[in-house]
Amino acid sequence: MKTCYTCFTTDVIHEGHLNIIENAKKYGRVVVGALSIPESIRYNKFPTVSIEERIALYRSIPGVDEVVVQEDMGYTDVIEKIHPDYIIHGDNWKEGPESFIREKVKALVESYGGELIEVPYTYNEQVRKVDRQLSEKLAMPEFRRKRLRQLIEMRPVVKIMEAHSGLTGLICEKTVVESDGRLDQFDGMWVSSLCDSTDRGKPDIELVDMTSRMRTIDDILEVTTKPIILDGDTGGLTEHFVYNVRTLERSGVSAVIIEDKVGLKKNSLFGTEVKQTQDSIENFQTKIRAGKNVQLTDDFMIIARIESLILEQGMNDALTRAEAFAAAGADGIMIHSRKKDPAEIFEFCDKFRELDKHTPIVVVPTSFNSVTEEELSSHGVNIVIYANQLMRAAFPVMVSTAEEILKNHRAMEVDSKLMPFKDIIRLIDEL
Ligand code: SPV
Ligand code: MG
Repeated sequence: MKTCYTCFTTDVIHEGHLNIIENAKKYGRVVVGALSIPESIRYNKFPTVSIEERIALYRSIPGVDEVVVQEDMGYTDVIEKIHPDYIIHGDNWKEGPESFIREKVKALVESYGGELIEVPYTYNEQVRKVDRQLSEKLAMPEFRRKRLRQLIEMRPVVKIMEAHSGLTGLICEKTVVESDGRLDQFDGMWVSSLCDSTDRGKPDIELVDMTSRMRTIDDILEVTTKPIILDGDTGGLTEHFVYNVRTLERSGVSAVIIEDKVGLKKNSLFGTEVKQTQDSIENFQTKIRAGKNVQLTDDFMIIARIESLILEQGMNDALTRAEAFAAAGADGIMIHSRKKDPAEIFEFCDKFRELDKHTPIVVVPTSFNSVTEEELSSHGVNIVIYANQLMRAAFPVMVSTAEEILKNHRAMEVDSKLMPFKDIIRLIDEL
């Protein structure tokens, strides 16, 4: 008997999936692949259930003869193992980022005389409703909050992109590309103090208060499902920090990163060019402990950011602080540097990993930007934050567009460089 194979990434079965199975039955024995959790994440389909639950769900569909786990989104493992006579898929993967997978699968299956069957993708009100319900479930605070901890376990390195508005949040949420033969996406959002302040035309000196920061966070929360890490500056007074921890935790933010500075905080990229004061180890430990004490869930993370390398206090000071802050309960350590060369970051990570195997390490490779995620991961880094690139990308184009319109007394000259609005609003969901 011939075998017909299909791969699912869903946590909820709708008419579209049932239609695939009905069609598959006409060709032979039906085998369904459950795409593995790490591959689903790269695919931008974060799971709401475990792989075991997915397998059980697919097994319960009438007409399914066997369920296997598919480890590679390019189907190579299942093709090698099962050699299906037919692979069946909805025709929706002919366009967009998935199309390269389709090309690969088609060539692979045809190489041994198999056939790719494509059925019209079912997109009706019921399917739309299920999609919406799934993403709304992921957006709920209890799901979103714990997602950062889950990602640290599931991803070789968690990739976080800066967002300072609903629209930039949507870019982080929805951008999927082909990279090294597989799809990939960002895992979450960084609400940077620098970008949040700059977007308001204000300096990055803790002037934009927590109420305003929460408005930015709310705008992002409204339209996305991915986890949020807040740049919490110094955390402010400990007496205030505890209230902010509660607010952030309740709203579904996954982590706050606070830096060990006191007094008038300036952006770290200024280094020692401006006066900045580092907090004492003891004071900062007290702040971390106070924050950890008021948390109501185990999900929320308080990450301690060490400014010793920025303020040229030396590697030993950075390491002493990292150990002390982890001992005070910090759920992660962010080490910052403004050197172009990643050597001091590598040295810190290697030495810290000798002392502490598990506390997650976070880095922000703005200055040392030639380093790859893989290199950082090989030194024990768990989270990489691209802290300001979206804002820096938009700003020069906005300025040159304004200049061009002023010079030409009309907008025609700039139009060919601009994205049509209909392409931008494609990002925006309609309920
Ligand atoms: C921010 O993005 O606001 C940061 C990271 O704190 S940095 O600008 O590199 O200090
Ligand atoms: Mg900042």
